[in-house]
Amino acid sequence: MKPTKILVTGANGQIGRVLTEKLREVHGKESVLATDIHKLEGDHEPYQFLDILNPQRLREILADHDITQIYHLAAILSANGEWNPMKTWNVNLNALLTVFEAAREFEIQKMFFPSTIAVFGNTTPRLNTAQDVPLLPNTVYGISKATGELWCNYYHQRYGLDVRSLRYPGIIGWQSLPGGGTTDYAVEIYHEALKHGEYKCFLAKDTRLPMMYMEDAINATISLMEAPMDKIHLRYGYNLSAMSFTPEEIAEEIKKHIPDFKITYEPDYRQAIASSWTESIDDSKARDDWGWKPKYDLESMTNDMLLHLKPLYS
Ligand code: NAD
Ligand code: AKB
Repeated sequence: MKPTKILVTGANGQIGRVLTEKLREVHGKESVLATDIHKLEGDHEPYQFLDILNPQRLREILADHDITQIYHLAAILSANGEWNPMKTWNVNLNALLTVFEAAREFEIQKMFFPSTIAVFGNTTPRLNTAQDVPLLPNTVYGISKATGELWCNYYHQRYGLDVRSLRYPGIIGWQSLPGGGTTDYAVEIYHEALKHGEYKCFLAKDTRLPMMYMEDAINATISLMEAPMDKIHLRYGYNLSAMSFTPEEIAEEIKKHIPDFKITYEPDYRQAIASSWTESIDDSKARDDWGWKPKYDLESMTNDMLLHLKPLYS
């Protein structure tokens, strides 16, 4: 068995930065290669520039670094994705196929593909959304991730690739800024509350969405990837849930710490995207199969976010 060497694509993103750190804690710094089209700030070596649209460079990196596992995070998210649908499809889906083919060629032992609640659409039941439901996503991001899930299933069934996947809700963390999604408001709101005491929200006050604190998302990812093979019964995205709230509810929670905090609402094109997603998720398959359990709710997440962000703005 070759020693574990992990490649992270999109490592400079909101999740990539934190996940790469955690993987380095678990496997050792030199065993986790961060790659992105943007250089990470600070000491994030080992790092390599990798445009995931370049299959030749991907293969060179897999060979040069003896990679055995891939966490393929690089993507264009829901809101930004709508500005250039063909580019989004290319990065999110065509590049995934390139990674799959390279994974086969280089006999990659394990691969992680992050899916999302954006796979759901207007025909999906909105409350306590079950694992297997109609998917009719209406963003190019959602279409690319729903299709990506099918390819995960295919590469596992056809070629035996050990690919594992989660449908992340909106992820909220203090360590990094979000990269152009519809749930970004739930990170921005903490920064603006501390910086300016007010926030103009781009979603309506009663838009309820599934969300999760970064620490839980990272723990879920590591637990899924470390679970024994016989515990993994789904090769497309496992539903994953922690909390659901509206902009009005998160603002009320922040007001417990910053009583003068003010929120106003000016919904834009992202409202239609958010309204097409579901409000809450049934993640019993993840709980039953590999023991998933979240730690944070809205109250404990808000305490921790403000604790970590306050020093930045005081
Ligand atoms: P992000 O937008 O913050 O980061 C994505 C990274 O991909 C960026 O650093 C970007 O530079 C990189 N990238 C873009 N195009 C690239 C290319 N051609 N080659 C190489 N790198 C490229 O995204 P994130 O929030 O960190 O999300 C990571 C993954 O998790 C994505 O696949 C996303 O779909 C998924 N996800 C995220 C959330 C969330 O709330 N953050 C929720 C559900 C799913
Ligand atoms: C987005 O809003 O696009 C992401 C996601 C839920 O996939 N945060």
